[in-house]
Amino acid sequence: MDTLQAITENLKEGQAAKVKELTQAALDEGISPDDVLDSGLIAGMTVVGKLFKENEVFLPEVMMSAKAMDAGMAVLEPLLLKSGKHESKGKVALGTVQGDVHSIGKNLVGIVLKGAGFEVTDLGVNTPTQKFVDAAQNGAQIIGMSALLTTTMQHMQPVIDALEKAGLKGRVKTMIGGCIVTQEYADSIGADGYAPDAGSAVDKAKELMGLA
Ligand code: B12
Repeated sequence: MDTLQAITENLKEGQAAKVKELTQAALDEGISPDDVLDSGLIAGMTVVGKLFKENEVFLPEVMMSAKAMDAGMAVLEPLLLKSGKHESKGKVALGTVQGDVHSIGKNLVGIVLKGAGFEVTDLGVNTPTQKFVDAAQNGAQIIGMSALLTTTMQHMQPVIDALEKAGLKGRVKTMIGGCIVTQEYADSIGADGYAPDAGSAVDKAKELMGLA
């Protein structure tokens, strides 16, 4: 088994300390941070998601895997942040919507946006509508919303409506994502942008700032 496969396997088993150690070992072997992220950590989380869907693993195991993912991400974060530090490309406030505690995807989008030179404020998880509006009033130029549940994606539209009501819709752009969100859904609620993953979130954010 190579190191990336070992990361995937240990993430599946929820072995946080081992995932951390193997993430560092993969970097020491010369594997790029992007490959460790995509082919090690995210690959592992994808397997966990599939097993969860098929009722082969249950919530406690998924939580252990999420902790292991965070342990690996802590090693990668400084490397993913390395570029684009000098001029700010814009201010982004990112949060997981009300009722939803999934944080991994949002955190990853935040790390990659920071790495690309954006100033990112993390609004956390289970974020009430007003907190997004406050962030926009405090200078955020892009409001990013994450939702992973079909029941919580419905909290995205009220944020867009509240921004409009506060007279901020023109100045502030909205960008949404999460594994159940689609471009069609974004269009249907009047979001300015959608991206399926962290890499394309950077392209979309640049486009929304008129930098692309
Ligand atoms: C880990 C996980 C959990 C963990 C979360 C831990 C944490 N700290 O985040 C825990 C155990 C807490 C959890 C709980 C629940 N979960 Co859960 N969970 C997952 C799982 C396995 C992985 C999610 C993940 O982290 N993926 C890895 C990251 C990197 O991917 P991502 O989140 O999709 O993010 C990427 C993109 O979507 C995008 N993106 C994400 N956000 C944003 C934002 C913006 C602005 C942009 C542009 C892009 C973007 O970029 C990211 C990076 O590339 C998924 C299965 C899956 N296939 O996704 C289920 C899943 C999301 N959960 C699910 C469910 C049902 C639940 C629970 C309701 C279970 C229960 N019975 O209690 C609870 C809900 C709790 C709540 N109120 O929020 C379902 C949702 C089904 C649905 N259609 O609604 C899923 C799909 C599993 C399934 N197939 O059934 N879960």
